[in-house]
Amino acid sequence: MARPNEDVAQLLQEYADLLAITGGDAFKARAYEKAARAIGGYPADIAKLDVKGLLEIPGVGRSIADKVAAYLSTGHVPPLIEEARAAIPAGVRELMAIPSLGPKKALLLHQELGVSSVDELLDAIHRERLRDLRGFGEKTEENILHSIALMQKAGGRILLSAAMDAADRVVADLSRVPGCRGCTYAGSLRRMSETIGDIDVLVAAEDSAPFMAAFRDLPYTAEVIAHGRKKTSIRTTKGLQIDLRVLPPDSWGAGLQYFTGSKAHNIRTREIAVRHKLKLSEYGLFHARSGKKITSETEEEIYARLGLPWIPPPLREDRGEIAAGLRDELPDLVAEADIRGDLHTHTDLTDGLAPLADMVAAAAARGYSYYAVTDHAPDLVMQRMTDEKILAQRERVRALDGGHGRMRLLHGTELNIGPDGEVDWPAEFLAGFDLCVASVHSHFKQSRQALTRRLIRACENPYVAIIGHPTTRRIGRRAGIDADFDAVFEACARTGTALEINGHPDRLDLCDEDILRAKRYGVKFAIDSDAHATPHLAHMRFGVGTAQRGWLTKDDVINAWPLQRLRRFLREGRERAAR
Ligand code: DGT
Ligand code: CA
Ligand code: CA
Ligand code: ZN
Repeated sequence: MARPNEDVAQLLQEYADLLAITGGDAFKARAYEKAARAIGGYPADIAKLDVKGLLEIPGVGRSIADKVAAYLSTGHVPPLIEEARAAIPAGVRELMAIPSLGPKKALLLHQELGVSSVDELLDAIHRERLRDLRGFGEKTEENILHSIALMQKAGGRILLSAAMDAADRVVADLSRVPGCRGCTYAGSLRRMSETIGDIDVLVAAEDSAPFMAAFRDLPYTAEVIAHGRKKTSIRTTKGLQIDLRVLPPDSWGAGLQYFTGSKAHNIRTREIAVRHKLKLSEYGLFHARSGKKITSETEEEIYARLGLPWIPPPLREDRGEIAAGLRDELPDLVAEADIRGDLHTHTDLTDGLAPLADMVAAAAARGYSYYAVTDHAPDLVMQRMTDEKILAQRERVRALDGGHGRMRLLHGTELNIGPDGEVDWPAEFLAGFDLCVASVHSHFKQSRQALTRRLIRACENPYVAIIGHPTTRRIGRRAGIDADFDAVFEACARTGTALEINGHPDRLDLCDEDILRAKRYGVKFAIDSDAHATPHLAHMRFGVGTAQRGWLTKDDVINAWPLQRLRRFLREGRERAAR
């Protein structure tokens, strides 16, 4: 089920932004921002809390709790927020969404130049009208153009996590309709693509009518785009498009195979069918000549009749999976159940929301056999990390170790890779950690040569075990850094440094194609949540999906290994890089 926490967090953050740009009470804006973060990261489903329960969330006071409770019970945006929205022209809110612009500059553009849409902004930039404004320059223009290009490239596609939330909810709701013989999502979502155009839901049932009716009547259906006996499309209150198709139960496998795609994969499977003098469609596999049906009930049977093993959906991208399947050489993909621990997580000692003990308890509840705490290091100045603080944390980690069944705790840190590839602490100090992740958090615009050298130097640091979110991209917001990643992958393999697959849904970094490339160098990977709150530990799911799209097996993933093998990898990495 989707969590209303994110929904409310977004609303409160929006109000904080609106306050900030209208020159409202800065203290109040900060209070709303703080509450937004706390609610977004709160482990319990806030829809189940009353005002009293809401007040227990740190940073949530009486007035915010009342508004949230009213919103949750009525579904109506609080009048205060509606009023603040109304005070800002709609076009300016569109501008605020541009990552490099932000609320203040958006309002300024509107007031000074009358700009109130993205198109008008592009026009103003091309006429060089921004140059004379205070706080704007050529560099700002470049950044804005870049952000707009990224937003337009994402082109209305949504993040995997948002689509997954909505799909889980629809599948649960339709599964309860009497007569449901099967219900699941297909399309790019089943393939775990990083962004999703629309959500494709399939139901198996004799009679489609009750499902189409239930679908149109869902409380979060805002608009019915098209409806028919076989297919209905709706738009949700959050603007996502969902297609529902109801299939006769005996063609479930054929429909599931067809609507899972990808289109390129389907073209390949149909070619193979033709070579076997068969015809493959969403209704089944048929003899081409006689039209007699061979099979249609399960995907396994369909693939088997084409001479193929069942192909896991994340591989269905026409990247060689058919050829590998014909040779019976498909990888045995790493699965979420194979993950034994998380190696990149934060606590409230830096920018996380939950205390150490809560993060550890939540990790144990996921059944992990080990768990690393990796708070930020001192060079990220706003995190105010010190030697004393991290050493005190180490004591607390050691004290908690073994307190949750057999789960072992590793004490680590997320280092910052500085402009020259240096990291926050000297070797003697780093030697005291069980494991160090190192990531780029600044100076994204260096030359390709400098960025490449910088990452390689980090790999060559004996104490750096994992390169965190290696490209630093944010999907739809920031492109990755321009480094020679082939050289970086080679350095990782040489020095025994793992590359992270960061499971945060707006990172998914490395991405599938980079993973495939890196694997050819013999690199190992760590799939991490980078959790800043207990619910974020579940982002592991998206990291694993991305790893599957990169064809990874258990053997490629260091946190799918038993602790002993992981420790050996860490030890050997320190020895190898030092040589
Ligand atoms: P999306 O929605 O853009 O994230 O990507 P998909 O892959 O979910 O694409 P979508 O929703 O247009 O269609 C779902 C699946 O249905 C697609 O992966 C394969 C199948 N499909 C749709 N149209 C065609 C087509 O014209 N030819 C073939 N072979 N398959 C199609
Ligand atoms: Ca789709
Ligand atoms: Ca679709
Ligand atoms: Zn980071």
